[in-house]
Amino acid sequence: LVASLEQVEQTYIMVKPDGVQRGLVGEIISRFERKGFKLTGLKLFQCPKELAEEHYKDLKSKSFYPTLIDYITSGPVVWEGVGVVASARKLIGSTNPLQAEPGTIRGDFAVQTGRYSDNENVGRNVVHGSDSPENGKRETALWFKEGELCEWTPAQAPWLM
Ligand code: RTP
Repeated sequence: LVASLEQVEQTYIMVKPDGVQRGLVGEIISRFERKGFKLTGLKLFQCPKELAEEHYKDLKSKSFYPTLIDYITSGPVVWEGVGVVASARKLIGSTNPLQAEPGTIRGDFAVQTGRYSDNENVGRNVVHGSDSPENGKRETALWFKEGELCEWTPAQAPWLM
């Protein structure tokens, strides 16, 4: 069975500042690699405020939006593969770390501190994953310039694409 090109989705995975500060970058990348997804772009940089605002523009009306923008300055990564968007979100787990199942990235590595009221909660949950193929494309284009993504064939498992 050969996947057609239209089936190939792109998702944008971001290791958030708490994930970088806690030394979880390697662990998180490793989980996506072991799953079989192909890494096509990787960057580490301090996110400018305007970029964070554009990335989270759908959440502008939320009470936690200002704290979320303050919090996001991180090392982003991009992954590409068939059905990668939904699968990546399963690997990541629920938004609220206390509801995320053990075995998921948030279930294994994230807690809420409980130091904030619900509205002011920073939502420190280690990692982000695009929530749809459309947003996967949009966010990838937002965080990566043309020429920054790589096309390559895995040596040991070319059927992974
Ligand atoms: P993500 O895209 O990061 O995987 O999260 P999501 O779609 O499941 O959740 P979304 O509602 O889009 O929230 C984006 C990020 O905002 C922070 N957040 N804080 N205090 C709160 O109630 C709250 N809710 C969300 C989290 O960092 C969340 O990942």
